[in-house]
Amino acid sequence: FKDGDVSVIFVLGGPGAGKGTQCAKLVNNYGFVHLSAGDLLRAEQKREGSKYGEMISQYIRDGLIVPQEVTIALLEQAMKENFENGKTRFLIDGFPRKMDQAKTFEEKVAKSKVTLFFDCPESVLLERLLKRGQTSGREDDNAESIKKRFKTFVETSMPVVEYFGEQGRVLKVSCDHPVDQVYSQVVSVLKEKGI
Ligand code: UP5
Ligand code: MG
Repeated sequence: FKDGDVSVIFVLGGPGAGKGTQCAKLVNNYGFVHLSAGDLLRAEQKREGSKYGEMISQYIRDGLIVPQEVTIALLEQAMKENFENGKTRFLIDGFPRKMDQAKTFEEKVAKSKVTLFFDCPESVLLERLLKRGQTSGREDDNAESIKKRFKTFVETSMPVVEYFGEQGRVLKVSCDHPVDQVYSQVVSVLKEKGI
């Protein structure tokens, strides 16, 4: 995309921080297009004829980051489809969660305006994910995968948040509160940035 064609907000935070939940609310009120990298990967995993299905499944169960080529291609494709339909404002949820992805995406696809970062203690995340696991059917909502997801988040994804933070491009929201209270904080930090 050319400079100024699209406006991108990254949405990061630990597993179960409420990225998807808050993005859904922002879509209703701001008209953003919500693209969850995890959802796109899960859809690709299920797509008949995909050569990446088995690989994606394995990475997700192990809480590891799928090679950037796959994820960035899926995101770029989804952005292009929306752009062709006149959509220009994107919430990119759960991405970038590794430094290489952050750099490649910003160089080759689009630069982000800001990153919304949902901060939450692990104990709260664990409780939410185990509860959701009772009904979600997600292959990674089990104690063993959750532990691996936490490890990857701390070791691999937090450096991305810190990198954007050093550039003054992170809006931090504490998400250990009821959904509506978290959302009020989101609205207020976006407003401060003129969004
Ligand atoms: N909930 C939400 N907000 C709440 C609140 N304020 N109070 C109480 N409960 C709240 O919410 C999680 C649960 O908590 C829900 O039950 C919700 O009702 C409740 P949700 O909004 O789904 O949180 P979210 O942060 O979106 O959690 P998710 O599980 O989707 O986060 P992950 O980051 O783990 O999952 P994602 O789908 O992004 O990625 C999955 C895997 O895909 C990764 O582990 C990785 O293997 C792979 N991946 C890549 O390889 N590359 C990528 O770029 C992206 C993903
Ligand atoms: Mg999610």
